Amino acid sequence: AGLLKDKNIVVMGVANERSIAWGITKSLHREGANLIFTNRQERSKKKLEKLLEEHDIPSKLMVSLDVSSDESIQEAFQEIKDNVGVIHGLVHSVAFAKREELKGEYADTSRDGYLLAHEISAYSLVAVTKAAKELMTEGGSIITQTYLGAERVIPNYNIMGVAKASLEASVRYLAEDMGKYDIRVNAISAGPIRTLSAKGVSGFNEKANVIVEKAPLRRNVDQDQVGDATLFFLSDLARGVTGEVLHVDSGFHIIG
Ligand code: 0WD
Repeated sequence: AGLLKDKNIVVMGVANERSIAWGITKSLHREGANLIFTNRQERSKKKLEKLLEEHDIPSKLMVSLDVSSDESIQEAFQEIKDNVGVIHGLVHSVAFAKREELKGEYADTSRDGYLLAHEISAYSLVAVTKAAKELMTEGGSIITQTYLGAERVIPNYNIMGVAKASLEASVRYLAEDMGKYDIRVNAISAGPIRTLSAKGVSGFNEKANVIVEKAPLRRNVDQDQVGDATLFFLSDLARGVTGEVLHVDSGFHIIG
């Protein structure tokens, strides 16, 4: 323990105990990180406070942040700067698409739905990277969450797959920009995990079943496994890695 001792790390996107960001929180706490949380909704904040208390995990700061607003992003990072000063890591674990676009044909995607999915799920990484960079004066590590639907056609994932492709390309461009400040930018591509967001995509059970059937490890991944991989990226162990998309999916992505 202690890989993240004295590191100030911002975690975005804990909605409840099933959130991937909650699995990440537990891993980061175990390795001694000081945690700062951002939530969009008051409801998520309440749930998070309760979870932290139950697990005896201290939070250095909690701020509200809606990635659809530049003002909200600016205010949130200002508040973090005023209270914490320097940060060393940022976990971006947010995405959104309209439920009605996560079924049927991708060709039916509306203009609005297309833009919204990209704004919340991909542009948000660009916007928070820019804001976080100002606080990462000792170098840093930024990590986002993506999915195989960015690389392949996965039934019903539709617009979210296209937004994740944009997110993964952004990881590479941001890695190039941030490298000179000793800030690394990487992504984890997790297998299907039953969360609030996952419920929005039709056919979740089939997706999970096919992993058990076909993935080399023949079992699904969980939030804790993504948490430990995220911990690696945030720690000095990954000091030579940037612009990478690491699959934490029981190896499913290598199977044809
Ligand atoms: O199978 C899965 N669950 C996978 C998820 C497989 C691979 C990747 N992912 C990705 C998701 O696409 C997402 O990027 O992991 C990330 C986290 O997803 P999750 O843990 O499945 O989802 P959930 O528990 O529903 O959390 C999503 C968060 C919520 O957090 P808050 O704290 O705001 O309640 O995204 C948030 C959502 O509310 N979110 C926003 N946060 C800030 N501003 C916004 C917004 N505008 N919209 C949604």
